[in-house]
Amino acid sequence: MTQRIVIHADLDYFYAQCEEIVRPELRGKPVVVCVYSGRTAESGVVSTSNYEARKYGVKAGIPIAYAKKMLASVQATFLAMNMTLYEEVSSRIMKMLRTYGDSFEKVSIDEAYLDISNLAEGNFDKAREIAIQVKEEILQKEQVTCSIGVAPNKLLAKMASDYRKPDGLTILQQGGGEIIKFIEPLPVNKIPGVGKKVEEKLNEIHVRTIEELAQVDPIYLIEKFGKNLGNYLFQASRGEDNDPVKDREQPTQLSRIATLKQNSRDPQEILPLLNILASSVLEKLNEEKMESKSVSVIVILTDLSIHTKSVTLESPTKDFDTIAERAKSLLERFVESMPNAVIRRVGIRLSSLQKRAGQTDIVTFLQA
Ligand code: TTP
Ligand code: CA
Repeated sequence: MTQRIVIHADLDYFYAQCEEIVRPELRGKPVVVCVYSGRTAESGVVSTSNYEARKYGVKAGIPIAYAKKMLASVQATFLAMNMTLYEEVSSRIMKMLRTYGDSFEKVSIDEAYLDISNLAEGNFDKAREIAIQVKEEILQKEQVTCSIGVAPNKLLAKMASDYRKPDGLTILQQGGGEIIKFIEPLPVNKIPGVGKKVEEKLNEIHVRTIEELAQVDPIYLIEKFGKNLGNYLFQASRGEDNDPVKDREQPTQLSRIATLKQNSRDPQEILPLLNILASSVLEKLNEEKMESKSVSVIVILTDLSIHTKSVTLESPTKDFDTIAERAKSLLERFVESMPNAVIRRVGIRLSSLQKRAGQTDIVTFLQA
C-alpha cells in the first residue's frame, strides 16, 4: 500500500493579504481588516491583520478601538471587510489547489486538504517538491503566500502548517520518530479541535503538553470526555488520524421556506414558523459541520413578490439563538419598511458558509 501523504494549505493573513494585492502600497505596513458593527464609527472587532500589525498585538477578535490604540504610533490602515474580493481570490486558489490532489477537501475560505499519496508515489521528497510547486503557483498567479504542512494524515498536516507561519513549509515524515518528537513538546491546544474548555479540563489533571496527554490512560480520557472525544484525544496524542480527505462539494448556502397558516404582517404571528425553519436549517448546518456568516429572511407577499433582507454576522456562528434573533429583527425591519405588505410565505437562508475552523470532523460532531 502506498504511504499516505496529506497536504494542509492555509493562506496567510488571508483577508488582509487580499487587500495588499489590490493596494500594493500597503505592503510592509500594518493593515487591519475590520468588522464594523455600525453603532459608532469605531465599534466592531478585528477580522484579521497582517503580520506587521500582529507585531503590535493586533489580532482577530479584539475591538477595533484597542487596535487603533496599539497602532497609534505608526502609520496603519484600517479597512472594512470586502467579502466579494476574498471569495473571488479564494475560489481561484481553491480551483488551482484541487488540480494537485488525488482528492481535495476545502475546509474554509482559506484552508484545504489535499491527498497527494498517488501523485507523490508515497515519497516524502516528491511530496516536498509538490508542496513547493503549490506555493510557487499560488504566489505567481495570485501574489498570495501560504503555509503548508505535509504529513501522513490530516491531523498532522494541519498541525504542521500551523507550525511555521507565514510562508512556511513543514514536513513531518513517517518513520524515525520524527513525528513524536514534533508533537510531544506542543501544548495540547495545538491539537485541532482542542479549544479553551477542553484545554482547561486537561490542565485540571495537570496535562499541558501532548507528551503528558499521551501518558494518560485512555479509559480515563473516555470517562472524562466521553467516548468520541476521549478516543480522539488518545489517538491525537500519538499523531494518529484515519479521517480521509473528503472529495465533495460543500454547500454554499442552506435555506428553508414555508407557507403561513394564515397570511399576516404581524411578526408575533410569523415568528413561531420562522423559528421552526431556523431550527430545521440549523440541523442541516450541523450535519454539514459548517457555520454561517450571513443570515437572510425571505418573504413572499400575497402579490407573490419576493423580498430578501440579509445581515452579515461579526463572526461565523452555529448558534440557534444568534440566528433566530437576527432573523427576528430582519423580519421586523421588513414589516416596518413595507407598511402595506401582507406576508404569505416566509423563509430563512444561511449563507457565507464555512467548515468550522480548525476542527476535525469528530470534534465538530461532538461540539455540534
Ligand atoms: P485564519 O486562517 O484563522 O487567519 P488568517 O488567514 O487571517 O491568518 P493566518 O496567517 O494566521 O492564517 O482565518 C482566515 C480568515 O478568516 C481571516 O483572514 C479573516 C477571517 N476571520 C475572521 O473574520 N474572524 C476571526 O476571528 C478569524 C479567526 C478569522
Ligand atoms: Ca489563514
